[in-house]
Amino acid sequence: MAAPLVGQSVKRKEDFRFITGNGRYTDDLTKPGQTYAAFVRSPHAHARIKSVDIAPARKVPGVVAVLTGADLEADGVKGLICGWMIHSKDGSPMRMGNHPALASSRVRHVGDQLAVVIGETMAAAAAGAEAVAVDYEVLPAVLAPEDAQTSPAQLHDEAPHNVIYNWHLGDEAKTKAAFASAAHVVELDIVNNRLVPNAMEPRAAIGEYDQGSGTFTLTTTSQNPHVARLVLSAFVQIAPEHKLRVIAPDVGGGFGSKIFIYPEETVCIWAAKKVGRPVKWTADRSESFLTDAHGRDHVSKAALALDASGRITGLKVHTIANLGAYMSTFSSSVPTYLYATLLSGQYDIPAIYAEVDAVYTNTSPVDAYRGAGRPEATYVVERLVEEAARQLKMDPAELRRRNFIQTFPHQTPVIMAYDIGDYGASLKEAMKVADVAGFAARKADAAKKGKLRGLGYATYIEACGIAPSQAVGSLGAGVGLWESAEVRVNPTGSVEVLTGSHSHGQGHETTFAQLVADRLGVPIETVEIVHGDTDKVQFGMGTYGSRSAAVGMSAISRALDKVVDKAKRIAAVVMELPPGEVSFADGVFAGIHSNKRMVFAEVALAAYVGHKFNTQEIEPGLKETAFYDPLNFTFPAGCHICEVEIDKDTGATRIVNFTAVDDFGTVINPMIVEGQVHGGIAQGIGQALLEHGIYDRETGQLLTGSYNDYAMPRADDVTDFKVGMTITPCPSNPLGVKGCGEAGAIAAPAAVMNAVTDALGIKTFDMPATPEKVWRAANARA
Ligand code: MCN
Repeated sequence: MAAPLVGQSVKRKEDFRFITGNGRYTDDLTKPGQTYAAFVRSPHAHARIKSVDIAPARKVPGVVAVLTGADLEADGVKGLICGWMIHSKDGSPMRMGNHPALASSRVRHVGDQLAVVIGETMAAAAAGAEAVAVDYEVLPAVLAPEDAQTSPAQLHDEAPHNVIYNWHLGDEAKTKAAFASAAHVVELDIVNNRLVPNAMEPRAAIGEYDQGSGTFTLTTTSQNPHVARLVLSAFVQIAPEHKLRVIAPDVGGGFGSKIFIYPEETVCIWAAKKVGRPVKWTADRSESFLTDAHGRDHVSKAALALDASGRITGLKVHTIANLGAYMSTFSSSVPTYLYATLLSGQYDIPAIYAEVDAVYTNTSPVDAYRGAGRPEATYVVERLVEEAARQLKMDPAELRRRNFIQTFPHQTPVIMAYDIGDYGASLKEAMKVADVAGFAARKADAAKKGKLRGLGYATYIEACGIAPSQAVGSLGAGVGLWESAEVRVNPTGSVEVLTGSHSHGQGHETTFAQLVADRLGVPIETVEIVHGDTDKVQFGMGTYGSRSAAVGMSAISRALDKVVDKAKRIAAVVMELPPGEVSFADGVFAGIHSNKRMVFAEVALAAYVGHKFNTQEIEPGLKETAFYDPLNFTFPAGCHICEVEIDKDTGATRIVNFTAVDDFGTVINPMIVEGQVHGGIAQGIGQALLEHGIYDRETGQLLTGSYNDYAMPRADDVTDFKVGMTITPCPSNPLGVKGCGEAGAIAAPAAVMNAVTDALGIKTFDMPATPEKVWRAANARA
């Protein structure tokens, strides 16, 4: 019997294509007659559009058309939507302002688009955009979330005082009582810094319109092409769903930022019909900074109540969440159901109460970014727990251990029911790998050299594989969060798997194929994973929330079950055996009580020729579909330990040791999972030490709008990560898997900042811990 591929570090099938320069990204494609789009963008944070003079742009050589918000409105193109309804405490629905793809009356952030120039060349389009003359009346602007409710700036009439919702979760009275009777209360002011996603490939789109068939095609950098088609059809009303095809070819990373349906893509497809030619747009990096949905941006006041023995009795938090100038596609769910539902962390906390004020500001929209709500929750919980240990003078590992949930399933006070885990095991293993026992000696050595050393933990939990559909529907989701798959066995025995999950760096073409090759007993080379085209794949909810293994692969698994069942029935008839008398293993159908055998490809051919069975009883062909909705979220968890060394003279913080021990349930491909963890940790370190989207409070300009000012982590900012795993197979899906794609970004910021504050010996320190801030803190202390 061949060794199973699931569980092996199979090299990524897709990498040959990528490393030989044969990846095909949206910007690589050129359509016959293609034109180029350049957007006219607001230089102001907030302004009324008094007039738009497009005449000078029309005269620019090579300009094909100039279109404005008024044209869009005249064509009945509706605004972009936010697909998750949140109700405020008082039961009122969230207050959502209109989000037109081109602004016609008001611009609400620097970079907001109000017109598009279509040119024969990129240069002509850009020159045309420069020539559009806009007369603005500048309005008061608000940039910081904590100022939104009191500012004279008012972004949308629908949302007085810029409040989108005042939401809450948990038991307020019980939590108050826990704090009233607490032996210790630990309080922290916490800022979760705004991040700019920075996928390697910027957003891009090509809109096409076929006059003969009346069909639109949008080729774009999307993580979920079917959802894009649904929104563009049902809500934005570009075209009926069956006349709209969305293709997401190779996509160079997204980290959440390509889930959303953006103005530029919408405009390209609408404009294609207007100009009668394909319209292409590719963001330059400055546009990406200004218009990609940003992440995080929370300001919180949090507190933890403990009894005299160090048992946590309550947690409360008030958070102001900045959603930017418009509500992006899933923005409302991020600081609510993806955030407050995780505030129990790995701990048995009897009472939790969270309040969230979501506000508009004159900044780029904020939506899901790797982790989406869960890094923010982990940061609140893990900073509080670490600070509690310091105030109680307890070992932070011991305080955690004392409060860990020990028995499963565990119902938290904030909706989530954790299915399985062993938090003590990952903490123990991580402490061993990180050599926590040797830390005191290393700290003493560092001190001799005038350096400050600190150690920080993050024992995190996340919920991913977001679902089941009924549950998320009851919480306000506008869509079901199942996934679909089709397993298409060809007559020659090769296999195409059409999946609604989209791969843009996660290695699905390999891990999904590993499962299929194992289950059908066929060589992995004969398995093709097809995704990213609404004309090929039946439907799909796409890739986000680390759901593709738990939900997408489970759908494939279900479809494979059906294929094997049917193939067994066909094999039985062909081998003239009674039904149920055929076994299937390792690609061979064999008689249970006879020595008759057929290999997989023989049965596939038999299924298609249909010569040997009654096609009225068994349909010819071998192709099965499954729509899979999981029973529960999956709950990956683990322990990350970071050790830093701070140079007091320069303020530089060096990560000298980073250990991650995670529980992702059954692991399909350890190499890919490790890669996912590495990437996530690097992003988490970026948030903790380097990255910050800063808007100037006077002018509303994004000060960190380029790589000169926005520091991305580089290889020498990180260290060799020590990655380990503990495994509790997930009971909520047939494969036992839990998601791994976001864990690093969720755990790392808290681990790093717990280490930085430990080294500095201070309580509150806002991310990013830049050398200047660290230098000031280190030298103020000394
Ligand atoms: N896997 C596995 N065993 C497990 C769990 C997962 O082998 N127990 C494999 C999966 O089969 C898949 C990969 O690991 O090949 C990631 O799986 P999963 O955790 O299900 O996450 P998704 O595939 O749904 O990817 C989404 C996730 C998210 S939400 C963000 S954000 C993110 C991330 O993936 N963005 C990424 N990783 C990224 N990696 C790259 N290179 N680029 C991005 O934009």
